Amino acid sequence: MCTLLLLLLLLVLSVCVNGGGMLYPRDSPSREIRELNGLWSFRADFSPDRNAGFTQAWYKQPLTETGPVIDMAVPSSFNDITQDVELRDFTGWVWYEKEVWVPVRWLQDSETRIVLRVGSAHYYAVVWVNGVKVSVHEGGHLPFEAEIDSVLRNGEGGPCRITIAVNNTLDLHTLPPGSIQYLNDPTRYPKGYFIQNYNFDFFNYAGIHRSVLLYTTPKVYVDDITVNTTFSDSTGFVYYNVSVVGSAKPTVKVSLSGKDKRCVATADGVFGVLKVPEVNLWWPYLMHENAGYMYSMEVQITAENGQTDVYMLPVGIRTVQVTSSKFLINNKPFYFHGVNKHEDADIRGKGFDWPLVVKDFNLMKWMGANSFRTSHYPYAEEILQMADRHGIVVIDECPGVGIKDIRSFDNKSLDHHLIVMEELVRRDKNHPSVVMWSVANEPASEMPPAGFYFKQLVAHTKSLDPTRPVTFITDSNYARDLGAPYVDVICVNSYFSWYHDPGHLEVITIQLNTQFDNWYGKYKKPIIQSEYGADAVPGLHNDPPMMFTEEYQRSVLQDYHKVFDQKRKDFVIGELIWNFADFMTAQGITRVVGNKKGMFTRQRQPKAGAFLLRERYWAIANETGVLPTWAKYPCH
Ligand code: BDP
Repeated sequence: MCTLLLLLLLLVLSVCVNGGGMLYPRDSPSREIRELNGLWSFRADFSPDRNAGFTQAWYKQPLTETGPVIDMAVPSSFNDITQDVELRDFTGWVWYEKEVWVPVRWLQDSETRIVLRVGSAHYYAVVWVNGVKVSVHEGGHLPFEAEIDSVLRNGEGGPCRITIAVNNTLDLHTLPPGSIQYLNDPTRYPKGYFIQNYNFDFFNYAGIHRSVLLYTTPKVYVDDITVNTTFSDSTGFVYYNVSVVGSAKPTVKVSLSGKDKRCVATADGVFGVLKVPEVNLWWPYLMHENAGYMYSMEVQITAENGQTDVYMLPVGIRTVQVTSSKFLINNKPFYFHGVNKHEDADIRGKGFDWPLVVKDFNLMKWMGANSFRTSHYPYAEEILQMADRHGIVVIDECPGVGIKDIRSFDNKSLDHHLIVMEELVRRDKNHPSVVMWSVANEPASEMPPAGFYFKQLVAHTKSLDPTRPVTFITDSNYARDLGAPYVDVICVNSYFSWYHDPGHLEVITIQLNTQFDNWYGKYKKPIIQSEYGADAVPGLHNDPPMMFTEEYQRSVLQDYHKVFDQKRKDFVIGELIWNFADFMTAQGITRVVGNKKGMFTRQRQPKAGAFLLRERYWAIANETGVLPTWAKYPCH
């Protein structure tokens, strides 16, 4: 009972901290959606200071009237769409524009609220509707919105012109950090020459990466919903909190239905609890034959004036807990056998693409992967929804990658980092698949400000969501890491026989054993090997193994696995391969058209390592003995 009360209290507290909502747009009897994906007009601002678009106010007129425009696909990164090397490597403002007709019925009904939503634009974005600025957002990988009904209703009619300017420049206080460097030596560089430096190992793809859409709600609407779940014996509990805008005393009715659409629980009021008899818990893939069970929670609000709004939220009922040596889901030990990913593919770069998402989930399931980390930024909401439905467990990482410079530990950076965590938790808090937050990847956590920085960051994240553990991914020395004391789970990256002792496979087992014993000895917290691996150029072979061949990649994995198999009996709770698939990076002497540590090529064809991992992951899953015969490897 105490736990239940505590959950309710935490729920109320967490909602207070979060402020306004960012619910995924869904249609319902009271809401409509209009996707604006497809072809947009596009113009990169090649002026020397990249500022012509603003000084000449390109947003005030159709983009074609400002100069030459090209067709651009949305969603997509713009970089690989043309044959133009300058556009591929462009830094600065690019301009997108689309004309759309807004349904007259939306405009005529003054009780309809019209919202413009951008799923993600990398990195800064400014949005105008019919030349009126409606939104400015800083940060890629996360959605932002603007209410635009007043702009539309005060206009002159006709189609609505949406202009979005996007800038991919990173600075030291953004996440991820980066910097523009002017190279002023006229004997070596052209006039005005500059480059963008960043400290992370993936290409800085840019543009409008996720869907742009218009949606409606009534003026009185469900602004946010937070759910926390638990269970006792066969009864599930869904604690919910609904925030409503536009009505002081709305009537709120909540109901929960199972997959068969039958209602299993109801409740009234802005916050409360749904009691679910004979609960179907949300279980990870391969841990239960009915993995990824999702209920549908319908929230219906009615205002004093009779106006109603309906929102349907998918809900999975599960618990997460960390002990000194285990990660528990629904009170059972969970072992992460999974992958690190990127949003990355040919042509579209980081643009959202359904065929790619579905293929990747099929590949993960084929491989027996039960989890992934959203290295190194939040992935599209649709990907998390897939993870919910397929029971794939997610470590949800913010874009805190490349925090290596002392200045990126200052207060300005920290403030921004806290805001990004607020946006991330606000967006992803209701996904059962998300079991842990990662606040950063490989920061310089031995630098003195890191202690204060991570203490604040972890505490803030826990105040936003007291129900999930928090971590960051480290590659520091265990004895000098200043952030590790604050995390719930130690996540360590190491590349033995690759970046250290390259070519020497024989060092792996000894160094990895030492790594685990050191970290566990000092912190007594469970450990995930959050990255390990080696590059393999597909089709390159050598036996005995040599670096960059498929045989070498396979051997690195095999030697790591020997140690995992010993330590997972004790305190190692997971292994995430770096990386699921090859991905694009900036050009450099250590990268051959991108990073080749994938188990799959960038086109999603398996390398030798993929088959090895498949054998291993299915074998680990079978150890639990919960799988029916039909699900055992090799099953198809
Ligand atoms: C790790 C980074 C990851 C890199 C990987 C590598 O976390 O982003 O891509 O190394 O070098 O340190 O392959």
